[in-house]
Amino acid sequence: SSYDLMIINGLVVTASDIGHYDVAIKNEKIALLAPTGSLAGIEADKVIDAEGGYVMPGGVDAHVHLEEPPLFGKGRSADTYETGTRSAICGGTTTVITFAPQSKDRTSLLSVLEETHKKAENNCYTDYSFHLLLSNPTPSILNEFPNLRNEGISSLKIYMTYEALQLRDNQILDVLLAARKDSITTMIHAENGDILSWMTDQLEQRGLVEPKYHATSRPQLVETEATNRAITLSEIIDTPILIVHVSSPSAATHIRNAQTRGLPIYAETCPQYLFLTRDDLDKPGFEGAKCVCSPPPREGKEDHEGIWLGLQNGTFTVLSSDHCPFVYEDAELGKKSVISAEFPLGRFRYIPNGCPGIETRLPLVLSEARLELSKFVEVTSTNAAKLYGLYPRKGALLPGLSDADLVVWYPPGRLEEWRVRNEELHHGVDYTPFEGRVVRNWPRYTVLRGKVVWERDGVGVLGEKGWGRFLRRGVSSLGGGSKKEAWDVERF
Ligand code: DUC
Ligand code: ZN
Ligand code: ZN
Ligand code: ZN
Repeated sequence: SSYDLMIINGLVVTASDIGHYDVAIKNEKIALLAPTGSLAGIEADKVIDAEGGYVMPGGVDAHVHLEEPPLFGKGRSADTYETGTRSAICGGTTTVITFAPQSKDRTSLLSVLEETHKKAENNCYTDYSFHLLLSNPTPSILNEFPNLRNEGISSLKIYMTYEALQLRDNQILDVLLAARKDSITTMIHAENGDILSWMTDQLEQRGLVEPKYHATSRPQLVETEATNRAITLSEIIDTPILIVHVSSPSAATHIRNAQTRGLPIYAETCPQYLFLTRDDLDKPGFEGAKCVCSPPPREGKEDHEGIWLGLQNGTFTVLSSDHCPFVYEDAELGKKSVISAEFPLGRFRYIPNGCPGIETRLPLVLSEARLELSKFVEVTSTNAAKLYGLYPRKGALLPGLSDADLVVWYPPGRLEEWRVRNEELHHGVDYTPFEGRVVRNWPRYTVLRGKVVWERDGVGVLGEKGWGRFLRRGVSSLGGGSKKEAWDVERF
């Protein structure tokens, strides 16, 4: 027949357009968008009636941790590539970018990539790529950057904190200079590691070790200072950076000022900084550990407002999950991995930093109805595809160019609002930090490259692991540096 799949009667929302269109799919690609009703009588193997629900490009989650060694505190990854990407499709995400972690002893980036490929290959329900997670930028490692590009990797992440990962400013300059030469986008975890370890030591000396002190040990200034420093380092080299998981409105203001000066500074935020506060760390027993992530949830409503504003006004390029799944009740290791005889409920410094959220990212944020629909698509899909070299194959519905990755929502008002419960999620984690949060809509169908992989009503997961493919990425299609004002030793 002429099409493989048609999705009719939807309100199609992309980053640039909203309208009543029918979508036709052929050979894994978007073939045609036509005004609603105009495909009547045309043949397709399968037809989905969206009944007026939104039809959007599939979500692109560009910040996901799966099967990493313990780099953020003792604790094992609760999700494999299989369970993590399965959870993703149930929440409308069709592409993930995870991390290929270089621990300090690794001297070859190609072998790190190869190892990560082995974990992902034939196991994914979504399409996928990797960012390099770089912990030891020696000259020979930096010389491997052209190899990364040959392997279809065009981004990496570095850290300004964590013993196993923290880079000094001179090392960051080395990385940025090499990244500029090979048009690699550098993601930066901006927290001042020296300040927060000093604060952690001070708190420990006074016996203040419960989960809530995780937030006390890293106030907003710790993030703001590092964010400013990262911006300065980027300006010196004149190369784009993306500040990951921004939690602080004050850091967001500094980012915005840099953007206003024309610097190529991009920024990401995550649902935890829109929904959680430090009160979520202060719960009876050890429950607060479930919301320990870094940067930490901030003080209150005004902070959330600042982050929403940054999404609305374009300060934030992307909204990712930072899905970083640790088991809470681990048979061997204890609650979020930190139980000891001395501190039966553990000490916050040993709680692995990270929360799950790959499945709840889109429904939680859409349900708040705080973002214009096109803005929602832009920050959860389109911009991630552009920033990381996947556009317009991903993040768009351009006939002939875009993969047929779609999420079909219920018509607004069709579902009664309800509360998120971990039992209903599909990840491998034994909790969600968003337990009890209200949602009003959910992906009804998820389509990956023309195949229905999730149908919520009475069916569930339809996709198969291994249908997800590795995506070779090109350079970012968002702006780079000016290549004029950089400090460059060759100019002197
Ligand atoms: N940074 C992340 O990106 N994820 C979890 C922990 C962290 O610090
Ligand atoms: Zn309408
Ligand atoms: Zn980080
Ligand atoms: Zn992360």
